[in-house]
Amino acid sequence: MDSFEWLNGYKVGFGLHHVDFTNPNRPRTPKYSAHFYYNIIRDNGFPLPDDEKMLSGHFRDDFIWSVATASYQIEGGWRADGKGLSIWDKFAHTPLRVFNDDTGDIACDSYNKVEEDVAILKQLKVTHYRFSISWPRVLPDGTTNHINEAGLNYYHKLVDALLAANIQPHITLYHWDLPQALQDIGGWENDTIVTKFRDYADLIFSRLGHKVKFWITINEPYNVANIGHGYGTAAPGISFRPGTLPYIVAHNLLKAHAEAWHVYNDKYRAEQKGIISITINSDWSEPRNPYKQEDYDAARRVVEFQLGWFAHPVYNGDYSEIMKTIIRERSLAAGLPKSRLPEFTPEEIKRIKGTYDYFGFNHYTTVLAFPVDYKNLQHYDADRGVGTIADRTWLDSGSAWLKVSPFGFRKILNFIKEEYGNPTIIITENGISERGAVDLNDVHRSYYYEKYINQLLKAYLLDGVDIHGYTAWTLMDNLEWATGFSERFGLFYLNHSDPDLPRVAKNSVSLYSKIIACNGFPDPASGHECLNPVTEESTVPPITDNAPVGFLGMGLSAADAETALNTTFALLIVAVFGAVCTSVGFLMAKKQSKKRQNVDSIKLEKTF
Ligand code: PNW
Repeated sequence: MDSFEWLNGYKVGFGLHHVDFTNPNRPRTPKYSAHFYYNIIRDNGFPLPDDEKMLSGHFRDDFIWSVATASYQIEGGWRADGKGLSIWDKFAHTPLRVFNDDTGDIACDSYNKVEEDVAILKQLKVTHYRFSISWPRVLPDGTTNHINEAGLNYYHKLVDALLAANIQPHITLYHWDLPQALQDIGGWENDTIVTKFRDYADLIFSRLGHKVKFWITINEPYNVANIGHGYGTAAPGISFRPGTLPYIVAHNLLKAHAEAWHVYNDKYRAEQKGIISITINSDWSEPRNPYKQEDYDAARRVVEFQLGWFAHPVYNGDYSEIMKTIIRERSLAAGLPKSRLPEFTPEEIKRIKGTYDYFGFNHYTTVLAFPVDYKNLQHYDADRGVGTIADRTWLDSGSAWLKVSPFGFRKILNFIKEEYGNPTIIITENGISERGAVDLNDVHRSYYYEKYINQLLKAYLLDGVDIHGYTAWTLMDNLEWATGFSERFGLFYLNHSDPDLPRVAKNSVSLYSKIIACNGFPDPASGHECLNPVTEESTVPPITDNAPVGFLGMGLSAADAETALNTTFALLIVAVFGAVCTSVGFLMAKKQSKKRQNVDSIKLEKTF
C-alpha cells in the first residue's frame, strides 16, 4: 500500500492500494494494479484467456460467405454515361475535405472492370458479393423523372457476370452517395426524401429484382446521421447544428428504410422471394474501469446510442427509453421547449417496427467507456455523456478508431440476440486496415479475420446466436472516405502506379478462402478435405496441426502459441534477472574495489 516514501513523504505512492492519509482511519482502496496482480497470482502467470482460445467447428451448411464494396469507393466513372453527381463527388472535390485531396473520380475503375472484379471474387471462392448501387448513376437528379439506362446497364452487366460465376449479388441501395440534386433541396433533412428513396428502391427492384435475392436498404445510418450531419467529416459535411440535425436525419433514414422494405414486401416479395433489411453498425463497449458501476452505465449508453438508435425502432419499435429520456431532459434543461429527438407517431412506430428479414450488422472494434459531463452542450456526444479510449494492449490498425479486440464481436452479437429477439444475423462488414508501406504479407489481416471469425463461430455454436452469413470488408483497397487511399482495408492490393490498376492478392486472400472452403474451423481429426495441403501459389500453410486452427495463419496451434508465449516470457524473465544480477554484481565489484582502494590508501597513508 502507499506509505511514507522517504524524502518524498506521502506524495509518491508505490502501493497496490491507495491509502487516504487525510483520513484518520487511513482507509485502503485497491488500485487497478492490485486486481491485476491478484489475477497474476491466481493464475500463476499469464495463461491464454478462454476468449482467445480457438474453437473448432463449422457454420450452417448454407452459410453466406461474402465480401463487400461500395459504389463511391470503387467505381470511378464519376461522369460516365450520364451519371449525375453525388454528395461525395462534391465533398471530395472540395479542398481539404479528403486526405491528400483524393477523389473517387477513378478509384478502382470498377465501372470499367467487371471481369477483373469477378475474377478476384472467384479466387476468393465467396458465395455472395455485397456491392452498392450509385443512386445518381441510375437517377441523375435523384428522381424517377429521368432514368439513366446506361448507368443501370452497368449493374445488369455486373449481376449477370456474378450469376454466371455462381456468386449471389447482395445489393445495398444506399451506401452514402446521395444525388447532389437531392442535397440541394435539403437531402436527408427534407422529409420528401422518404418517398424519393421509396421510388428509387421500387425502380431497382422492378429492374434487377428477378436476378437478386439479397438486399440492404441503407448502410450504416449512424454514419450518415452523425458523421455526415453532426461531425461533418463525411458528406454532406454539415457540422453547425449538431444538436438537432443528426436526429432529424436519422428519423428520415428510418422512415425511408421502412418504406423501401414495405415496397419490397407488398409488391415484389411473393414473386422475387428475396430478403431485405437495413445494415446497422456498432462498436462494442466495455467499462474503462470494471470496478465502477458508472463506467458500466457509460458503456451501455455507447451501445444504446449507436446500435440502439436504429435497431430499437426497427426491431422493438420506437427509440429506446434511454435515448428518449436523456435527450428530452437535456433539451429541457437547456431551456428548449421540447426534446431535440423527434417523435414518431403511433402509426409511424408501427410502420417501422418489424421492417427486417435479417439483422444486417457491421462491426469492427471495441471501446472502453467512462462518463463525461458535457454540461450544457447540446450534441450527440454530450447527450451520450461518454468518453472512450482503447485498451493499450489491443493491436493497432491503419485507422485510428480501429483496434483489434475480437472478444467484443462475440459480446455484441450476444447483446443483439438478447435485446432484439434473437434475429437471424448476417454480418455485412468486418475487416481491418493498414497504412504506409505496401506489404503483401498482411499478417495483421489474417490474424484479424481468423480471430474475429472464430468469435463469430463461438457466438453461433456456444451461445446460439442465429448467424447466417459473414462479409469481409473489403474486396480491394479503395477510397476510404475522408482518409482517401491512405487507409487500405483490401484483401487485394490496388496498384495505383500502374494505369491498369491491377488487383494483387495479399496473403490474407489464402487465409480467407481457406476459412470459406472449410466453412469455418474444422477439427483436423475430422480429415475434412479443405484441410488437405493447399496449392503452390498459396502462402499460408495448411491447417494440419493438432490444435483447431493456425495462430496468425502460420500453422502454429493455439497450444503452441501459448507455449511460445510462456517460453518468451520465461526467457524475458531470465534475461531481466541476468541483467539485474550482472549490474548488481558489477556495482558490488566496483564498490569492493573502491573500498579496497580506500583501505589501501589508508594503509599507505599510515605507512607513510
Ligand atoms: C464502414 N468509424 O464505415 C463503411 O460501411 C465502409 O464503407 C468503410 O469503408 C468501412 O466501414 C471501413 O471504415 C465506417 O469511424 C467508417 O467508427 C468509420 C467508422 C466505422 C465504419
